[in-house]
Order: sequence, then C-alpha cells, then structure tokens
Amino acid sequence: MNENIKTEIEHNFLESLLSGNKANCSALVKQYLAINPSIMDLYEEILKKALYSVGVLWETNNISVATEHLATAITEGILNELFEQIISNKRCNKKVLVTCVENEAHQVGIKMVADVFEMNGWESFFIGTGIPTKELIRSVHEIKPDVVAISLSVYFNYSRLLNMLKKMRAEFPELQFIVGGQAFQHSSQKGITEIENVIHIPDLYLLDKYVKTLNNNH
Ligand code: B12
Repeated sequence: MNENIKTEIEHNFLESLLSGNKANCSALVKQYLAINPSIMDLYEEILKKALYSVGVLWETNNISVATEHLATAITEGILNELFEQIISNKRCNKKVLVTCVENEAHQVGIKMVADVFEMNGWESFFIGTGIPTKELIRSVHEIKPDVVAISLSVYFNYSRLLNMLKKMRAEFPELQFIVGGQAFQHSSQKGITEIENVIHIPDLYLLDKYVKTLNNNH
C-alpha cells in the first residue's frame, strides 16, 4: 500500500475519532480495505495506532475522558461492523475462549484476538472484562475450549494474571493458554512463561501464525 495514502488515512481516522465522526471513520475503514483488504493490517496499522494516540492525548490531558470514551466506542462499533467479513466459511471445529484478566477494563485488543481466531475458522467465545476466575473456570467447564486467550493491558494487574493462571492450571492441567496485551511491554513475563502450556504472543501477525500452526497440526 502506498505510504502516503496510508499516512493520510491514519491521520484522517484519528481526527475523525477525536471529533466523534463515526460515519467518517467507517468510510475511511472501507477506503483502507478497498486498497488493502488485510483486516490484520487495518487493526494493527490504523485502529490500534489511533487508540494508542488517543491514550497519549488522554494521559497528557489534551483530550477529555469523554472524548476517549467516544473514540473507543466508535472503534468497537467498527469491529462489530466488520464481523461479516471476519467469519470464515471454512470452520475447523475448534473453540477459543477469550477474556481479560480480572479487574481489567480494556477489551478492544482481545476482541481483535477473537477475530483472528474467527478468520481461521475457529468459534470464539468472547466473555469480556471483569470475569472472576471462579466464573471463568465455570465457563471453561461449559464451553470446553481448545485454547483460552487472556489479555492484560495494565501492568498493575500482572500478579492477578499470575494467580489466575495458577488457579486455572490446577483445575485444567492440559489446557493451552495464550496471553498478550500491552502490559507485557513493561514486564519480563516473570513467572508466566514458566507455567506449562502458557505462551505469550505480542501481536496479531504472530497470533495468526500460531493459529495456523494449530490448524495444520490437527
Ligand atoms: C480505551 C482505554 C481505556 C478504556 C477501555 C474501554 C474498553 N472498552 O476497552 C477505559 C476508560 C475503561 C480505560 C480505563 C483505564 N485505563 Co486505559 N486506555 C485506553 C486506551 C486509550 C486504548 C486501549 C485500546 O483499546 N488500545 C488498542 C488495542 C487494540 O491495543 P492493545 O490492547 O494493546 O491490543 C493489541 C495487542 O496488545 C494485542 N493483544 C491484546 N491483548 C491480547 C491478548 C492475547 C492473548 C494476544 C495474543 C494479543 C493481545 O492485540 C492487539 C492488537 O495488536 C489505552 C491507550 C493505549 N496505549 O492502548 C489506555 C491505557 C491502556 N489505559 C491506561 C490506564 C492507566 C487506565 C486506568 C488505570 C486509568 C485510571 N486511572 O482509571 C484505567 C484502568 C481500568 C482497569 N481496571 O483496567 C494505560 C495503561 C498503562 C499500563 N500499561 O499500565 C494506557 C496505556 C493509557 C496511558 N498511556 O496511560 N482505559
């Protein structure tokens, strides 16, 4: 994709998000996909980048909390709009349960994770934020997923993730876990990758590779 066009869409998307112009955001997404049909590029290069910029503006008090909320809501709306393009016709009869660490309120990244699994033919069960571990264990018994994916955005929730994984591991000795999220940019993954069958995956491209490996192995 031509870099100038990409930069222009990126810039206009952020401006439209900040001014709450949902229709413009939606049109820009269509424009982007017409040139580059990769949903993963759209997520990584446009949506994620825009929300990271929103984060900086919010942190430095250049925008209000309301503007940040609006930007997030518009982005979540866009993810929902894209859903029809995301469901793959080829189903692989596998299930992934996607969720966040207890006490975590950030759910956009993990929704993207669910979409990568869907694009690869998996059935995803997004159970959202704020799920206590006890309830998560119950869901795993009910849904019987092949993989559980957990997102961690805020670093202060790191020990919660560790505890959560230990409890889950005790209940489900064989279950495969993947973890990710921006909190790992500030940590060494201490204690987490030592737990058996837990792996850290930093972005959607590597996640896609990983899911494809699982699809090829069975
Ligand atoms: C929107 C937002 C919120 C919203 C979230 C609403 C929602 N519906 O999700 C609300 C208002 C609730 C919120 C609250 C808070 N937030 Co906030 N928030 C953001 C913001 C602006 C965008 C988040 C986002 O969607 N990013 C875009 C997604 C696509 O990126 P991502 O999550 O990193 O996901 C990507 C990868 O990490 C990966 N990934 C993510 N999860 C997983 C999981 C797996 C398994 C895999 C494989 C990959 C993967 O996939 C994605 C694509 O690559 C960020 C800024 C930022 N830098 O992101 C701050 C940010 C995350 N928030 C921050 C903070 C501090 C908070 C609060 C503590 C603020 C406060 N004082 O109350 C609270 C915490 C609440 C809580 N208990 O969790 C900090 C976190 C700092 C840190 N890392 O510790 C950030 C970075 C802002 C900042 N610069 O200070 N926030």
